[in-house]
Amino acid sequence: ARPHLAVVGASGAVGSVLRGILSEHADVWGEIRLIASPRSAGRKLTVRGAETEVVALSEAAFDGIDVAMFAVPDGIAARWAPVAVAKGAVVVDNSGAFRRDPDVPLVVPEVNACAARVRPRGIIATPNCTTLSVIVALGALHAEYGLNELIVSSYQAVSGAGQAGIDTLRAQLSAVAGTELGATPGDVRRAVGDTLGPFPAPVALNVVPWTDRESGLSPSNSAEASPPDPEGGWSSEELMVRLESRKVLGLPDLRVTATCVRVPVLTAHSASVHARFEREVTVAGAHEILAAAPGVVLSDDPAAGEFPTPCDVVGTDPTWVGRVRRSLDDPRALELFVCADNLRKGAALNVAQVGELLAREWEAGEQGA
Ligand code: 2RA
Repeated sequence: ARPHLAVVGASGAVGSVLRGILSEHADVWGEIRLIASPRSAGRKLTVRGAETEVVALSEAAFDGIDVAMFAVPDGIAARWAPVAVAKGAVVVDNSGAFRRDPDVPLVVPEVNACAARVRPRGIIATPNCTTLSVIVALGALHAEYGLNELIVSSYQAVSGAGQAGIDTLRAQLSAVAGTELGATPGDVRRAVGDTLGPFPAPVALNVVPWTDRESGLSPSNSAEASPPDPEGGWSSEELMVRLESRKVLGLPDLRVTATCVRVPVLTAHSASVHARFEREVTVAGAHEILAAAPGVVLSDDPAAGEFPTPCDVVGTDPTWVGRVRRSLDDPRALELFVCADNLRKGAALNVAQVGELLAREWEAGEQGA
């Protein structure tokens, strides 16, 4: 027998990518039940090549389910994940609702797969897409060199803010295409008018140095998952990168600074990373580690035009790393540029991978029983 899986939020942006991934990966599941809001119930969606009727989210929807993957806003996850657990499922949650809970492990299989085994609440959380974009490469380097400080500047795609983010960039690009806008203060702002969508400033022909939970989340999201900001001035995204990197790497005192920026890219987040280690580093050593690390692709030959860019990385699974340099002023620090698809490794893929860890654990338990 195989474990039965529920996908909650099956019709959403991350849910759709998740259904695709479940269809591509080795099939480890018994039934795959698709669950969504009552609005989507009754619709037919495809998973593993089969048209499957969507079931409305309710307590009964979790009957007989062993693993439930949640790809829904924070408020919905906060309310329904405990219901799924009470019905006997282990929950893998993509939202921000449980990431900071000390009784909920935050898991990235390439980095801390064993953390998934200790889950007092029956819930496993997966990090935010910006943390996920950098953490696989950093985990590999940390294992060798011992990380002690991280400075991350992100370049985040608009799909991080959901379909509204994508629609907004497309609409703004049409408003500015073929014009000479972008040459005088305020001209782009006037052209895009009140179509800012989930962003605090125009994103077409621009970069926006403020990325937070409230931008791009549907009204059903609660602010409860936002980390506290004792100093003031930090966006929730920046604080999440700090807290989540510390938790995944098991380094509660790691020095982390993030500046999170939205750029006019549809999908795939990028980041420039300054990582300082306990030990001296070399570029050759870092190349060797990154080239061998599961889930990482090294693309680092700038003289030949080889470095990761979002438009090449979109739709792929790995974290791509390039521009690896040793700091000119610090032999213990590396500079890197990383790119990863924020909807795949940044969300759906990591959820699927954690679910597959559980399926293996379930199968081992069955064999042992
Ligand atoms: C963003 N990280 O890119 C957020 C969404 N999870 O807006």
